[in-house]
Amino acid sequence: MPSKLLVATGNEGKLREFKKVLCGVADVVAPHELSLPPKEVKEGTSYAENALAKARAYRDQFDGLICGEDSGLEVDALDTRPGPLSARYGGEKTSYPEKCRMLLKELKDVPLYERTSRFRATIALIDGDEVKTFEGVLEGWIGFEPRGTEGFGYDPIFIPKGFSQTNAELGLVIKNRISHRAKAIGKLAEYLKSR
Ligand code: ITT
Repeated sequence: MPSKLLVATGNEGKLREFKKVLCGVADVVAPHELSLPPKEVKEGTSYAENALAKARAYRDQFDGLICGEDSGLEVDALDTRPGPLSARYGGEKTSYPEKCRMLLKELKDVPLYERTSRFRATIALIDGDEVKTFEGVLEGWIGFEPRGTEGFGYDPIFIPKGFSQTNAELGLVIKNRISHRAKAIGKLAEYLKSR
């Protein structure tokens, strides 16, 4: 019987990816599925610290494995912005289609070869008294216009290395094979299988 794993996220897109990749390895649940309230976690500038803070926020309310994940989009032409602040880029209330448009506007004079970018994800797992972290990176570049309808967040403007379509055009089956989060969750899966 797989152990229950609370994934401390309010992001449905992330949750879908955790459920898919950990299928058969852990019984993934989100706070809202256990009627636990969303938590306001003050995010800083490190993915690992943010991920751990998200997991810690549920420690008193859940007796078992808890993980938090923090991720972001790093754009080289913007000195790796927005990075860990990706969710707040352009304002917390700004929609993702709008954030994508704003980012494309910032890059309007940047040529193809300077549009390199990457998604980075860090998962922090609280396993009893221990904390484990798992990381994953997806290299690629920022396109010139939003394309595709699948995925979430910045997927319509991110073209992974080796592909000509955006994450949002490639869809979840391919994304779950190559993504930053899939890589980090894959490492988490190996750990869970070995413990
Ligand atoms: P939780 O904190 O509740 O987990 P969040 O959406 O606030 O959810 P983050 O603080 O980790 O998540 O912010 C991650 C940001 O990076 C957010 O703006 C995402 O849209 C973006 N991002 C991360 N992974 C992505 C992916 O696979 N595809 C598209 N955008 C992604």
